[in-house]
Amino acid sequence: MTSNKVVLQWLDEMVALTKPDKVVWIDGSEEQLNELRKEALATGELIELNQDKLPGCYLHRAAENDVARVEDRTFICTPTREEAGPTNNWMDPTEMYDKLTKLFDGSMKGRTMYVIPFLMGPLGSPFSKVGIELTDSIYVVLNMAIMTRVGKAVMDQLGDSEDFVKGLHSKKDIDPENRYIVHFPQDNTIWSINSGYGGNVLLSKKCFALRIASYQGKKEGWMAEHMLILGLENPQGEVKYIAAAFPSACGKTNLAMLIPPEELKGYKVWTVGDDIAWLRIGEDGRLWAINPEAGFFGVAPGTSSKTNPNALATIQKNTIFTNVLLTPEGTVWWEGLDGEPPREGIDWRGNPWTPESGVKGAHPNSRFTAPARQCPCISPHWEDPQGVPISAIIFGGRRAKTAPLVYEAFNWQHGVFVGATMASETTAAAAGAVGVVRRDPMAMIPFCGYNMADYFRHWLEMGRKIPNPPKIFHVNWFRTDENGKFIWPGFGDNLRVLNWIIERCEGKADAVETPIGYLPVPDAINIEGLDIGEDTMKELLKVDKKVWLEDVSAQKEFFKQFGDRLPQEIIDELKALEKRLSE
Ligand code: GTP
Ligand code: SPV
Ligand code: MN
Repeated sequence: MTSNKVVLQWLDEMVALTKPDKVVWIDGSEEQLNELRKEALATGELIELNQDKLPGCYLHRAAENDVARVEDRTFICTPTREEAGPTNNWMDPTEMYDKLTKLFDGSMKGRTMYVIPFLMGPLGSPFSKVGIELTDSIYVVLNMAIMTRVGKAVMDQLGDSEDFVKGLHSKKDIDPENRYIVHFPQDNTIWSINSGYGGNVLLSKKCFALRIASYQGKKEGWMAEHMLILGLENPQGEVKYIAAAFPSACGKTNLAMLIPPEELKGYKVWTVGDDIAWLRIGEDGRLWAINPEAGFFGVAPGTSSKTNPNALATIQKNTIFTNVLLTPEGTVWWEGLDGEPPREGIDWRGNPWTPESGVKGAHPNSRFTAPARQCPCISPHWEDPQGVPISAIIFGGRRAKTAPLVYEAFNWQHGVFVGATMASETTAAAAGAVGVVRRDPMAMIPFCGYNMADYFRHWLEMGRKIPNPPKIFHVNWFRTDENGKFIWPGFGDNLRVLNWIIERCEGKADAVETPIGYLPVPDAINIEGLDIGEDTMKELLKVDKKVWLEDVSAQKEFFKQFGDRLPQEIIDELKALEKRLSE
């Protein structure tokens, strides 16, 4: 498929290391993918779903110990520990290559190695980047064919260039004790072993498009961010674009596909991307964003015709479901889907299940993989080579208390500080405890491919270089009452908040200045038709100085680990916030 010498030499080395029985290039053709589906059905790697109801859909069950990203086994192997920074696991690259070489030695014996050339970004876009993933998993091949643009055209775009990311993945024995997700940013290289799950093995996604790309962006003057991209069209037909960073399982896919509530029928949201944005400064001095992916790897639980009808419509065909419940009709189910639970089924572990079983039918981090083009609200501009111009950047987290529904940063520098001090309750997207508040700057703590202090500096530098920077906001859909119930209805009603944000960008909406930033004046957010009174709105927009001063202490504690490397601007902003709160 290629005469690129660098590619062929690397492939030879990896074949010599992993010793597969044969090597198959993925050409991107439907015929080849169909053959692979057949093979996966024969081995049980895939289960065919009811093809009348869900054409082209399959179910995959991962190993019980392999259902989420593993942050404690994810490494950034830069030449020095300082380059990776205190928030990443680090090992000396030579040592790590040695260690992994032993693990990969013969790991594909008796198996086929699939060579997947893939493109991140639209074909023909100057901002797109090539990767090649070598894997022994058909599940990975089929997912990559949805999540990225794969095949011959990619090798043609690469030509003789050496500029591609080298990904090596072997599921080996799915041994959690020897599971490693490792990045060598200086070598454009990713090695992943002993997992078969999502973000650990679809090397295009978090490994390349965030960890490696964030490092490239720092070097080359652009940004790779854990952000959805949406276009918000007003009743006059004008579209403004927003990019928003929320941590894993905190609402990106849902916001990207939002359907307006009854009262705001004249508005429409267009999806450009649901997880990752690559941002560059355009010739017009604005910030422009592309979605490097071609599909959605979305959280299934909670997805319903009430919360996210567009996602539900997207996943009716050509979709791979991972770790959901299988019903007797050959359809799928998860907690939070419409209507009554099925009377029986096979749960994500492969065990017989009834609603009385007392265990979840679908894993809380069960997922769907679906082509973006199937989304009913996919933006007509989602594959524009130059991307879309961003008017507002939103940061947000899952905070039961502290953070109000929405506020606006005073300026770019303050906005970077707002992003750098983000915190959120942990979710099932990563292995470990759920519901624990942790600091997660820009929703990038698991995904930044270099020292986060330098990452903050890069954000600050970008701000100085963008003549017309987007305004920066912070939202929190997850504030709870004394009974632990969400106060804000969320989902489609989040449009009410987006509208205030866009009006602020246009200089139309009023705000009050508070110690943490600009907040909406009492009636600035349209709550017509909502079961929410003025008091509740007050609660949602409350800034409790005492609670915020406690948060400032936690922020200081978090920043300490960066030592002298932390930019002075961040320290200045922290001091200024503390002063405003103490006045
Ligand atoms: P990743 O794919 O892990 O990056 O997640 P994500 O940020 O795309 O999150 P997603 O939109 O899939 O939402 C995760 C969970 O949060 C789902 O169970 C949603 O139903 C729920 N959720 C999303 N938006 C809202 C909201 O506005 N309010 C409430 N209460 N829940 C929400
Ligand atoms: C996330 O965890 O943020 C995801 C899913 O989007 S994964 O691809 O597993 O990273
Ligand atoms: Mn994500």
